[in-house]
Amino acid sequence: MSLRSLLLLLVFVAAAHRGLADDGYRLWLKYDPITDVAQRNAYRQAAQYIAADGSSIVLKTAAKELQRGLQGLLGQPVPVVAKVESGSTKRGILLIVSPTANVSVTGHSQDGYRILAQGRNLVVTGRSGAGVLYGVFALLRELQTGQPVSNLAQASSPRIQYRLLNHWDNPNGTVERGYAGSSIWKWYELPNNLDPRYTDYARANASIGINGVAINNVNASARYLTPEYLQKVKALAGVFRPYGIRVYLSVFWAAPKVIGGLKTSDPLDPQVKQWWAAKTEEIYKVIPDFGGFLVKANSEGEPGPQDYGRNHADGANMLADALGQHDGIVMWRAFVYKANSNGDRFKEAYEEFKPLDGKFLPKVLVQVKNGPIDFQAREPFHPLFGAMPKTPLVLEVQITQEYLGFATHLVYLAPLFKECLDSDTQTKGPGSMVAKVVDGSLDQHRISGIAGVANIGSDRNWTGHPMGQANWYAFGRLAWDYHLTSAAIATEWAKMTLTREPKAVATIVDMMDKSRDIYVRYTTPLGLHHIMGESIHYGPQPWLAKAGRPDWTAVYYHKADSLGLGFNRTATGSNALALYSPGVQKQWGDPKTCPLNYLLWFHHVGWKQPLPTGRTLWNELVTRYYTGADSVTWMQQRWASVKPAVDPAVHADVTARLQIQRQEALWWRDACVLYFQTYSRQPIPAPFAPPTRTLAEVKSLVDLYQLK
Ligand code: BDP
Repeated sequence: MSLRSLLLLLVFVAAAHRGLADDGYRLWLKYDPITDVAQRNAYRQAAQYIAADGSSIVLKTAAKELQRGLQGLLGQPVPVVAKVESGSTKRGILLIVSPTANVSVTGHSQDGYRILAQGRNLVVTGRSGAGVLYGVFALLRELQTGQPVSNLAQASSPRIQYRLLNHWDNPNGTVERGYAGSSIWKWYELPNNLDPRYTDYARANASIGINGVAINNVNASARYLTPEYLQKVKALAGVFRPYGIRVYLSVFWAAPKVIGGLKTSDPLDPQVKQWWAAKTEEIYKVIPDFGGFLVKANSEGEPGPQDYGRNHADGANMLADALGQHDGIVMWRAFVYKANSNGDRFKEAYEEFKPLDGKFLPKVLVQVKNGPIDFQAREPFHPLFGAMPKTPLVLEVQITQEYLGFATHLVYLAPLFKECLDSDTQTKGPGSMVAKVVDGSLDQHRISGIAGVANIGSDRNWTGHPMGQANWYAFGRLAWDYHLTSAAIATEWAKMTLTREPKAVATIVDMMDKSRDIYVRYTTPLGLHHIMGESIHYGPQPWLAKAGRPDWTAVYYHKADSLGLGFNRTATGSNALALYSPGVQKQWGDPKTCPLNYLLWFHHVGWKQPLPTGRTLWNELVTRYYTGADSVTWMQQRWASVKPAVDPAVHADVTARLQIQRQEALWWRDACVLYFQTYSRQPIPAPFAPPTRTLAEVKSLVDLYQLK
């Protein structure tokens, strides 16, 4: 037996001895004892005590978290002392809040930190308790991933100021588009009973730099604004505060009517203004550090200022006024499309919001989804990025996998988030990345924000799919620093969560990093979009031709006919392309230069049209569906190969989900190639074998999903 397998066996026996199958609850904050003795001893030497200098409540948390992490990793308690004894020869870790801390200068220095060696001690310093807390988690991350003591010095500040999770959680405990059980908030037990899970949730968020949570669904209930519920929200805010996290509420626009007894919710009506001002005061009395409001208005049937002939700016500004001198913000969502959908839904948010640029008050940020339609597996960046230079824009991404296979498909989302952040809007010349719009640097905005729709639920492992945890993690890390690569983030996460065995880490990271492209290939290759199961948004349904509205069907988007496939959004079509800057238009407007990944987003392409890959559109499409589905088998093999290095329970769980994913990749493949074949009238090209089932058979699978 090789030394390596012997060691692995020992680790396994030790784990079995502890009787702990990993249930995933501890996320990436496991702090299991470091098994490398030399490394552990080096850390033990460097961390004989913790001293915290300052009185802020968040600093206290930092000390507590460091103590907890070290105790686990080093396998021995580390005391927290009030003061370093003079003449002591011990080496310790000092936590220091200082308004002049020399943290990294790029980014929001208030949240930044620096870790440095000072004499025999290690110092973690920041300009606020939160900064030190982030520094502590950075330090623990280094220890968890095995950095040598000599290599711990670093400084960092987040590039984006407001880093929020958005929960689409309802008062009845359901989660809109949630696939990991029910809501973690137990409204009936609050405020009296504080589930310890709330604290663990806050710890996890703080460890990746998240500093705000909107706790309720954007399709909001007015109930959260009632005095009874504000007490519950206050209780949660109390749990989050020591972790530097502020609470935000999604608000129901018609609240003044529904709970305020007014006849109107017109934002320009003095009584309505007065109601919101008074409500806001009431909230701040209960929650002095309340973060602010998130609003979905005049979208998908939600009420809004347009019901009274007002516009989004009228609504947002009224709420900004209500916030008055309080340190809160309004995040007004741009996810809107009109009831009358004769045009191209792609253009609607732009057409409504672009003319309002410059009309919003300083406390308002407009929250824009990464793409123009709706969290598809791949979208071009939203044309509003770069088009509203006078307005700070929050980037909204979806961590929950509404259109990406729920909690059964392994899809690592950092590449998706980064693809948007790295897109060049070219609105101020080359280099005008979405990331620079969002962090405010392109247009010199004082405030900036990013929001991720959470994938968290009551499942013991938080996210349903064990690998879904990586998406929560990656969101936070990218919100902090969008320069991090997807692979670097996956590596950190895998080492802290799954295994430290180098070959296994490399294998897992490789498969994670490719997983999003694989998903796109077997579901919506070449820029296809919105061809999934009606309402449920799961599985394929490219034939869907009738729904509540035309732009909820699939045929509206893929436009397959006897000639070809794809939505012509050039000047001869809907001309949505004109919403982008000239440089982008030029590249994407010509099917020869348009990236293949976006081709069918913008062009109706002939079935026999040759593509740069050397294949015709039809052959390329089929190739992608087949190779995509086969890549899931590749993922299964990769995952099987890491079995000895991963906890058996987690390994088995992911293995089972990959089996489902493989079946469903074949489902997608067969549904789409058979359906599009009725238009292309072309054979399945060699070397691929035609599906063994008929289109009618595949359709019947979807019917099952649609059963009530
Ligand atoms: C869509 C979801 C819907 C949300 C909506 C939104 O299907 O449940 O309410 O987005 O973001 O993706 O408002």
